[in-house]
Amino acid sequence: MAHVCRFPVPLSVAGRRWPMFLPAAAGSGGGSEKGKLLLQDVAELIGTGACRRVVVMAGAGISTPSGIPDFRSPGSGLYSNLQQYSLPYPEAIFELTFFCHNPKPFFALAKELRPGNCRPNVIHYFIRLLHDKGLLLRLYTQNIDGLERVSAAGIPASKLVEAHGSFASATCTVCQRSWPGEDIWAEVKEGRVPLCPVCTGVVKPDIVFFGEPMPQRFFLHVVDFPMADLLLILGTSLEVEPFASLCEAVRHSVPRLLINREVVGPFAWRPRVQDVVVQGDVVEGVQRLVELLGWTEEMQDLIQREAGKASF
Ligand code: CNA
Repeated sequence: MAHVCRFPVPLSVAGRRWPMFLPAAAGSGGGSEKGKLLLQDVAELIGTGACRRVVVMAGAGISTPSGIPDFRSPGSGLYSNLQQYSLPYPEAIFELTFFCHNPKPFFALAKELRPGNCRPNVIHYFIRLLHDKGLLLRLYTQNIDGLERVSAAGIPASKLVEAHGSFASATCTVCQRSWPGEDIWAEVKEGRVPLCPVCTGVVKPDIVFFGEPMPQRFFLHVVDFPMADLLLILGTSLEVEPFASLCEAVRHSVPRLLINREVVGPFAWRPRVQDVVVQGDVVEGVQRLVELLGWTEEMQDLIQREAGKASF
């Protein structure tokens, strides 16, 4: 696996087989083929303690319920709304060469991606509940909005891998000095490109651009994925590598649950027997799982307790 960020994962539809497709609202996660796992089975595996090392892989789809647009959803996704930035092609906004030539589109987008007034949602709290119950081995997120780490979501840094970086820190593209994210945010909010106070070079938030190396913590996957006994994949198109391929790194006996609007990545083109797909809204799917687990009241208590604590 190459360890720089790249796009897209080569999709092969040859020899396509389909896993189960479970509508999020279905009774017990029905629509099954005999002998295959259901959402109900995943809940039982968690509830009975058969699965105690849960790895979560998350994407922009877990933040859309908080009002942050994802990339690829037609119409509302950021890629469909990039015309205003006169980019040669949409991915250029996350390419270093283009950034050095013209950083303005990235900072305009950064304002939208990190609006500051967004709050964690049910999905973030569900992952927090997994942690509180001692079940979360690690959360791998592609998101750069920081919602997982704000106080109300409360997922500790040790449990979190921000695979594509974050706005928490920034580095000067010329002198390589490191700056706290807050130091540049005031400029970005005003629509200005932040400049290094020492050398006047452009300061780039520590977001992983295409072609850049992955952060050190990403390599925890080498230990985590073979150890996992359940993989939850939430709200991602699984199109950006090497993140997408992590879902292939769990053992074949390990159930993989995808909750997403579309059936993506290997769930479409190389499904495994233990795969479960809940196709639809991620909030509905997770709420259904929470119900099956009998955690609804606890979730409500947690949300009530933590509401209002989030701050950037
Ligand atoms: P993506 O490629 O935009 O895919 C998002 C996926 O989530 C799509 O399959 C959507 O259909 C699905 N989805 C969106 N909303 C819902 C919903 N409510 N219920 C169910 N499914 C939903 O985003 P990925 O994360 O897969 O791509 C990786 C990129 C996106 C990373 O490099 C991120 O940094 C980048 N990104 C991050 C954010 C953020 O931090 N919130 C926002 C936009 C893009």
